[in-house]
Amino acid sequence: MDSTVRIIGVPMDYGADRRGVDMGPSAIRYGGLASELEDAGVEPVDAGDLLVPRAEERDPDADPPTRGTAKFLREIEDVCSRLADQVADALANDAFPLVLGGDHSVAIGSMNGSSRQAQLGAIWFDAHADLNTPETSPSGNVHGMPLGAILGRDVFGEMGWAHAPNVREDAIAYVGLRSIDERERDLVRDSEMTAFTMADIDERGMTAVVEDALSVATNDTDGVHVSLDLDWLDPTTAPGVGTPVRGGVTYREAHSALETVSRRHEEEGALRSMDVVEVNPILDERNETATLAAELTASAFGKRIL
Ligand code: HAR
Ligand code: MN
Ligand code: MN
Ligand code: MN
Repeated sequence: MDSTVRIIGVPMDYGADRRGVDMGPSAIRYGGLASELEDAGVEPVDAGDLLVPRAEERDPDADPPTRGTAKFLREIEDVCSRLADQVADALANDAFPLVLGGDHSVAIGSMNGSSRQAQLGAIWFDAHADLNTPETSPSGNVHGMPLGAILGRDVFGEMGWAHAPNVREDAIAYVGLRSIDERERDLVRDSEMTAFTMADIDERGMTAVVEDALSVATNDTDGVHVSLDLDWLDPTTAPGVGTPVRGGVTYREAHSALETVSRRHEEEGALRSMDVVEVNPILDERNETATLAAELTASAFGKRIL
């Protein structure tokens, strides 16, 4: 791929209980993102970080009424609205938007921006389904709700900054699912999304699963958004995340998955936007999760061994 990649950092931790993911963008840059991207043959242009006020600065009295609980929803709206503009601006200037989180609620902004002028499919590399809404969430944490928001479920349907009408359910595929809430299980089952669990990866192998996920996400769309939550990986390989779940993807499986994405991109220009989220440097060991995030991103852009 011979294009420009615009790096947009979003140091936001409003969506997660554990503080620390706000340092993700710095840690991923320190983990060698720019030189990894150069190795992949793309030109990185760093747009810096969005301004994200500290959680301590908020005025709790200004909370809008919502059905159910969604912590920091007003602050997340502010950041995601600005992020969506940045992502749309990158695309309008022929640059590929690469968003560094931050917690997974940044995907609401990334996907809204990326789908403004296009039908957008998505691959959700994550241990979790992230399909809750304020009404179904057991925690009130918005990082468990980005797909619920993008699909305009429940109260999100009334929020123009959250609901992305150019993202169809049947163009979304999960890869690596292994942790789901009781109510969320029914939501996924009753949806038109395609869900590949860890068991599917065990049975069929990563390449076959990702090929199928790409077919889902490219079917009748203009491009694919890849959302990479680092808790997708096994915690032995990626310890620096707030919500680790055992039984995750191995180091080599993860590279193989993103290499499969890059091959499809070389063939048919499938990739349109990407985010890399949930890296928590406080919980990490010698920045290895952030470094892995940088390496996996390079694999998605076509870095090869030979
Ligand atoms: N499903 C749980 C909730 O809604 C856990 C949240 C998900 N955590 C993540 N998402 N890191 O990928 O609270
Ligand atoms: Mn997630
Ligand atoms: Mn997750
Ligand atoms: Mn709507």
